[in-house]
Amino acid sequence: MTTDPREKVFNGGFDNNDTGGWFAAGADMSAVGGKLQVQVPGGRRQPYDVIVGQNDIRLERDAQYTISFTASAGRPVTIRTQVQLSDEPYTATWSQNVGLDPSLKQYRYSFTSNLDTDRGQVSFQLGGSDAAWTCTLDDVSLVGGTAAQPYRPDTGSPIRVNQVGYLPSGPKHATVVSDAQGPLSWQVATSTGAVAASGHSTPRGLDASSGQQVHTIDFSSLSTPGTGYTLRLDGQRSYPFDIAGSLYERLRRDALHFFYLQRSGIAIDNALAPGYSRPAGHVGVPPNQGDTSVPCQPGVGDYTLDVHGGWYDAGDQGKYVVNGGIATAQLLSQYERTKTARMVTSAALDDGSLSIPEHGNHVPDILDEARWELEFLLRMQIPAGKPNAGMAHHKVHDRAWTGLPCLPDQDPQPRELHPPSTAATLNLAATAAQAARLYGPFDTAFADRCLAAARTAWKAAQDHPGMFARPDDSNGGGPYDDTDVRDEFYWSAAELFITTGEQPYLDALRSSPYWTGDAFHDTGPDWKFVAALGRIDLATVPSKLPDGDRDAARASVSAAADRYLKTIQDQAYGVPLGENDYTWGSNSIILNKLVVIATAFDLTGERRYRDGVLEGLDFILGRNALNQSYVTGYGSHFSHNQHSRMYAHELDPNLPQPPLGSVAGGPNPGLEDPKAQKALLGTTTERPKPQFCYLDDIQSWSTNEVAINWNSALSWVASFAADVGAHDTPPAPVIAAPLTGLPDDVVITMGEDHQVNVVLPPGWSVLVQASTGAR
Ligand code: 9MR
Repeated sequence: MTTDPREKVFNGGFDNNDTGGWFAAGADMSAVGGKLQVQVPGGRRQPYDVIVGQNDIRLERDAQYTISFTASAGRPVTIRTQVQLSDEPYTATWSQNVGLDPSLKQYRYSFTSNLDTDRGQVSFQLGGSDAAWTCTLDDVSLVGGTAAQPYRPDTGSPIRVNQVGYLPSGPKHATVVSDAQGPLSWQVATSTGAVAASGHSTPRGLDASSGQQVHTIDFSSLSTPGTGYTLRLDGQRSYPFDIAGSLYERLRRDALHFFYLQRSGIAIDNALAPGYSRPAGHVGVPPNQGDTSVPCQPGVGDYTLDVHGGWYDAGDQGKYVVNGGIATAQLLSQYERTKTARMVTSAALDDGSLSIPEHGNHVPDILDEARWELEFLLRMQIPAGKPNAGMAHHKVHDRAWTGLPCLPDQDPQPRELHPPSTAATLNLAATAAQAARLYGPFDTAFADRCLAAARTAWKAAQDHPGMFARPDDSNGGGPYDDTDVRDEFYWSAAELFITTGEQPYLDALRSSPYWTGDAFHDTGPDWKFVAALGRIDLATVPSKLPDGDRDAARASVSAAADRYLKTIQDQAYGVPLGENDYTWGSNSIILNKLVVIATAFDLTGERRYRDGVLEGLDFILGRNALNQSYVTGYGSHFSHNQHSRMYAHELDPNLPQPPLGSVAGGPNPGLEDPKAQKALLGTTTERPKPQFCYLDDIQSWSTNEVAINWNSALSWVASFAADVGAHDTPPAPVIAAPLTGLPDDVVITMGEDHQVNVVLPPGWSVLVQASTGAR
């Protein structure tokens, strides 16, 4: 294929048997042997009844173009080839009837464009034959006009801050894009323009993750709460930000509320989620074909299961036990943390804290939400009497991918149960075992059911340790394939042991490579590597684990957190991700590392861990190369076109945008979708730097999707940040009068969290008067 910089067609060579960038209407297309094949049905009267083509072609008026392609037909046939507008009035600037026959030939034509548009289309109109035929196309090229410009997004001000804000006593860092060799002077201005703080930046040189020359700024000394601050430097100003202890309260609620909106099997109530109401999805009402009686895929089993409910995974409407399991576990851990951590506002997750239908049932809302998925996970377990009983089906989803938009109740695709897997079964075992100990106080029967299912799953996984989901099982849903389940065995043994205290589970833990092995890789915990989930719970949740082993688990959390903190320091954007570690869902990797650092704070109370979590959040909320908050509704410039069949406002103005608090997948240098490839790579070969591999476009599923396991990480971290924010008290008041004449048994101490602790002898009371002023 040509690499002419004026090439306008993307993926015209169909290399890698990829149809990316192309659409077909009225026919099926596939790429085979590096060529496009279209099965053209007979009896379509008009040429335009069957089209393959490519949109978003830039055309310039009066510019010269050459279109070329190779093509053949199973039998002689005439097609029409056009360069035209992709939408009404569909004006063509060039049109040609072309006779094809069974030999593959090259065709080449030149023309001058009378259109000036970004919405051009190259199309092949294949309808009009009585009988069906096969069309083969290759090396499609349109060269002309001006050369493609390298991709350069508008990133606005060079001064990058957390666009939401900072906690009063928290760290306050910013990054500035600048070639200046020496320090630059900066000021923080209040909303009225008064200078609240000033200083000099630190030049940091080239940042490998962005390819930018940058400086960093530390204005942590500013602790006065306020709204509408801006950071100013060299005539430029940042987006505004607040300084407030309550900064993360709203995000704690919104990030969790996302799960209600992802629910399958229930109508979403407008009163609970204004603007997001929709009928129940997949409850056996046409055109749906599921999920109340879903058959196994051919060869997998001859039964059906009722697997309604649960959460839709992401932008698709598949339901995957592996990913559903870890998202549920993370909500459960968000709740369980409130029982042990040093700074919590446990009421924040109580009954009534969320806008969900179970409101008022005396069960913490976060447990109600998690139970919606747990009930589904339990339904995915193969019942007694069937082959592989006790194992969990890996996933249930559509037989083929649906287009966008598509509301769940309108999905017409047949749903199928895919084969069981060891990973899914262990996910169920771990999550259900954790649930058993948490739901006990509210619903003993449910807790018992969870524990029984967990034990059965554990036993089944031991009997079938090598049933792996296939990496190519990706028609209509993602694969979530994993062939190393040692970490899943470790995690589920940990949860079963914590809940039951039984020796066989401790024995299983002791014989796991993760008993002493590294549970916290530098690439971070994610759906595929779950050892951290087990290790964190062994370190934090009271259990029969011998003290020495618990100490070792705790030390390993702190050691991992220190490693992640080192990366935060090394990266000029203050992020716990090395420049080579950006990947699909990179924002969730960052957030999962913040969970580890936060746990180190929960365990030790050492301030550097709290600060590391807050600094990591800065990146997610705007202190990054794109000057972009990745959370919908947070900051001045935020992601709002995430890939979703439901929140598809970008495609249909009647549909909503993603809900407030939805985190986007984030920069992914893999560029694994045609939209990102075409927009960011185009027809050039130079790949953008990792932080620039992101597109806030609904079609860019590999950089900009929403997903339950990503929002669960955001939810956990937001809850932590809200908790430490609630304990972020203003500087301690001066004790104005010397305290004299107190007996020895009155002890006054000040904690690291600025709380004054007074221990009094029996019968004493104390009157505390705080005075404001400098310390
Ligand atoms: O999060 C998953 C990522 O790690 C994988 O690289 C990617 C491709 O297999 O799949 C991601 O998960 C997607 C899943 O397969 C289908 N639903 C949407 C998920 C988020 O993009």
